[in-house]
Amino acid sequence: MRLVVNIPTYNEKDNIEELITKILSQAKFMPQIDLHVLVADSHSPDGTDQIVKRITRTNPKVHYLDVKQRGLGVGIIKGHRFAIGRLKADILAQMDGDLSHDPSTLPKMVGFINDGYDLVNGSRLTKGGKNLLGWHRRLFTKGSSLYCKLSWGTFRLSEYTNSYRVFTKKLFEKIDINKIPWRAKTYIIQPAFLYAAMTSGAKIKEVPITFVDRKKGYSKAKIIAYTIDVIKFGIKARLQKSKMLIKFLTVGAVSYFLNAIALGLLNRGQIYALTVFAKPLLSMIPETGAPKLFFLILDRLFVASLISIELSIVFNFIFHENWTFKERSHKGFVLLRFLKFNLTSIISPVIQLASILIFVRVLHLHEQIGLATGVLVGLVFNYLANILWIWKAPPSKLT
Ligand SMILES: Nc1nc2c(ncn2[C@@H]2O[C@H](COP(=O)(O)OP(=O)(O)OP(=O)(O)O)[C@@H](O)[C@H]2O)c(=O)[nH]1
Ligand SMILES: [Mg+2]
Repeated sequence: MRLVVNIPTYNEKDNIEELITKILSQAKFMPQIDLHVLVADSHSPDGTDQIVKRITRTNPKVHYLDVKQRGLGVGIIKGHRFAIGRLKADILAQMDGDLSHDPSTLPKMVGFINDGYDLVNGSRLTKGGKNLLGWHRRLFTKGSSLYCKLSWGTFRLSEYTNSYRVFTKKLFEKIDINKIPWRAKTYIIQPAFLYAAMTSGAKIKEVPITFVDRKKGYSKAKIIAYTIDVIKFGIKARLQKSKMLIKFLTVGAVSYFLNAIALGLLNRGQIYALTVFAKPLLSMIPETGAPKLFFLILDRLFVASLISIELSIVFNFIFHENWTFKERSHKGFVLLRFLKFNLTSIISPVIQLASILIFVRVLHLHEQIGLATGVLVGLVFNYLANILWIWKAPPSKLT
């Protein structure tokens, strides 16, 4: 297994050699790993390239890539692409080039990849982690992580703006890089990549890290611009998530009308009070004196209701399958998903019935409150069943 540690750099001449030595010294703790270091440099004018190129001449495990343009995201993405394409990496790692990250955490992080995790996140905010920067930087890290949690709607991770990470080549290749603002001037690539990993269903492990302040060189972070980008990204993520819910509700609303129209035409030949046909479409089925099946009377209203409900279930399913949840996993047989969808569609009216009975019989409240509550709970139940069971976050193997 080949691990390539990608170090994005811009003017890190005072740190880079010491960092490379420290990373390579970790090889003895990972005997099964072929450890390489790649410096993805944005054409630093300070001579970082000269130092790295000198090392590459004597050490075949060290590589230099001039990514030409400025931007941390450019260094990260072009570096990882090079690591996969040219260096044949199986595992990718990234850390800052200013010795803020401790390379001795690497073996532990790689260990979790070997255990089957897709991404290992070095966090300052998890138990045991430390952030030794000034108060305003600590505030940024904490504030932006809290903001990401709230706006993305996920509380699975403690930190979202970190840069020390290890992940699999498979995960990197699965992520649609074009959806990530990796050419931005700020470090938005870091939370954005994490977001993409999470929505692709990656199995993520956090390990505590200590972030020390750089001793040499200067900071390139633009915290105000970065904060604005984090806020903008959070809004985008929120809208993205809401989009699915809005589609779900739209399909539900349209299907209600479809249901109502079908029921009216089949049972009365009418759409609401408007007469369309002289006779109901199911006029051959009697309204009274219909045959019984166990305790069910198979009259026209019963058959018409059954057909129109199933019609709306089929309509819902077709639109959820191809529109609402198009981006999510469609693993397995479509017929199986359809059967699951029918099952969850039946549970919703049961919830409504239970809610009406509880509100009236137990709480002694009006049945309309029970119905409204039941509709709401049924809706939430349906939505959750759809996203957690029928159309899971893709792909199911990596959840
Ligand atoms: N390739 C590339 N790397 C960059 C660029 N800007 C910053 N980096 C690297 O990104 C890493 C993080 O940048 P820093 O300036 O240390 O940012 P920071 O850690 O948030 O700030 P400090 O804690 O003050 O150091 C370092 O390795 C930088 O050299 C860039 O334009 N291109
Ligand atoms: Mg730094």
